[in-house]
Amino acid sequence: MKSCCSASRENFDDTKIHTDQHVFKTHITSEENMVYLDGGEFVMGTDDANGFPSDGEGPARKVAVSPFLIDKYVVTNEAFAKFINDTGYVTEAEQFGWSFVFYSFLTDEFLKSNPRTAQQTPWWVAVKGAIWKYPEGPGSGIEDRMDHPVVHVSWNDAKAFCEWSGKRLPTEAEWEYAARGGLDGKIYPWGDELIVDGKHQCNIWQGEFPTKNTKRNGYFGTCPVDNYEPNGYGLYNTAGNVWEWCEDWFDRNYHSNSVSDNPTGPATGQSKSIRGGSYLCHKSYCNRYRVAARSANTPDSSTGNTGFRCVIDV
Ligand SMILES: [Cu+2]
Repeated sequence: MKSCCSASRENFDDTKIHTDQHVFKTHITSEENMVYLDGGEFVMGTDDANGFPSDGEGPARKVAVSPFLIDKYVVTNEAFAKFINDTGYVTEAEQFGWSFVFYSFLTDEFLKSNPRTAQQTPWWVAVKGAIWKYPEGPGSGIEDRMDHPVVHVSWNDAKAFCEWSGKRLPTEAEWEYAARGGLDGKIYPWGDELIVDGKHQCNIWQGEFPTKNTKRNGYFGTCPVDNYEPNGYGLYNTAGNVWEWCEDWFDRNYHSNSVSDNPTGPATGQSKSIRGGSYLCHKSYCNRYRVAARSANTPDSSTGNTGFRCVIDV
């Protein structure tokens, strides 16, 4: 896979302090801010050679999903704070003691004394003490970002939140069905043009990656979860802003022979699928904000540009 704007713990041999986590008493499930989707058949994936065929974006194939409810927005810092207050859950970034922060958020002085970066993606720096509530490390905070996506959450953390909230992560098929918003065969959740009538539709990198972000869309990092126009199903920011964890194991060769009725991905794997791209995606490097694009990360990895949204069976 052409390396992408996410980074994995797998190249770091680090010790994790295992924390005994109790089984969460499920919080009363709230269907507030969720949309009901009828499900049905849609065309999943793409054969577009301008994408990343080697990621397993294709073949374009008919897939059916059952009805479900899905969050209009990714999980916010505010919602995640409630979960932490209620359960005392300790995230994996806290157990490892660090997480990946994009270098531009850090000072030159800090970068000089913290040379540890991810090999394939040198713009990621492993920052001690970077966790969901200190997204750029100790001294940073989320007070002015309570309506932004929670980040530095691993797939395992997302699962714990789901357990507490009585929800679950979407399958990749459910995610793509919902993100397409009822449009068939389009590049983006809103159509085929990245910018519509001069208006930005999503929070991605503007300028030259990774050195220059002109912030022409108004944001350098994350943006509020309800920013930009929603797609045809009322979902916000399915393209850009943050990558979203899905339930499925990732396999770039899986889809060519997968089941077409509520596919749930391969039985095992090393990495979990992530979808939607992030504020670091740029067409010159990683245009994975396309609706058929996919990537993956290990279930214990966390970065400053990966979050999640939840679904409920109906
Ligand atoms: Cu990207």
